[in-house]
Amino acid sequence: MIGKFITVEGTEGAGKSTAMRFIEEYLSPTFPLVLTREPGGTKLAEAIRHLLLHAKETERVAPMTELLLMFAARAQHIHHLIKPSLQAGKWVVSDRYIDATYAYQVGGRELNLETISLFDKQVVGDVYPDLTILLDIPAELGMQRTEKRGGEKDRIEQEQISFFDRVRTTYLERAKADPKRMKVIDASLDLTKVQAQLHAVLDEFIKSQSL
Ligand code: T5A
Repeated sequence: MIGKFITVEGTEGAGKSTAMRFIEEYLSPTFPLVLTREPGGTKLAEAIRHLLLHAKETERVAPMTELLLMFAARAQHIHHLIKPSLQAGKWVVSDRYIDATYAYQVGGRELNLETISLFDKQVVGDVYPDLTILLDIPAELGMQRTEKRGGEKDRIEQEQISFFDRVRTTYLERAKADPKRMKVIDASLDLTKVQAQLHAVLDEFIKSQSL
């Protein structure tokens, strides 16, 4: 039996890590779960993540380099973790996936959509999420939450607010174009209300799978 593939998306500080913990608690008593993240999820892909987000650079990371590294990490992630887990009947839940590339590299970096669609077809192919939960929050509020949480900002988190506004807009456009797969949650609300929305989306998804 093939498992189900769920992804969680959103701009910085939208609450993805918090939502991942809730999803784990909610689904793990019933389904065999694999929790993962992008960029990352395998040893090599995590090393690429480190290069992308935390390496103390001696030179600026060019937008095209960033894009290719995201897809390199994803190819490895799909091949070694996502596909084998789904084929073993497990449910895979990933903190970010392909929609993040459209949002950040097309929306944020303003790279060419056609180029990314081509990589999408070649690298992702039919390994598309069955459900994508988009945690939507105004960029400014998300940044305030991450600042309140503390810690050092990674390379991408240091971008201007206009960058994250474009990321948010692109996510919302994708959700509008694919409402069956992408469910938007108002992540600006307090945690109990966000979790109630997550609960409803997951319940509806589980129900639709057993029809
Ligand atoms: N990237 C990734 C690309 O550019 N292209 C790609 O293709 C991919 C896959 C990855 C970076 O890589 C980029 C995007 C990213 O810049 P990341 O670690 O996935 O980095 O993403 P971040 O957005 O940096 O994750 P954060 O850890 O900053 O944010 P989260 O996980 O969304 O937020 P979370 O859960 O830690 O919450 C933030 C704070 O808010 C509180 C939490 O307790 C925490 O303190 N909080 C709330 N407070 C009030 N009300 C609520 N409802 C709250 N929910 C959470």
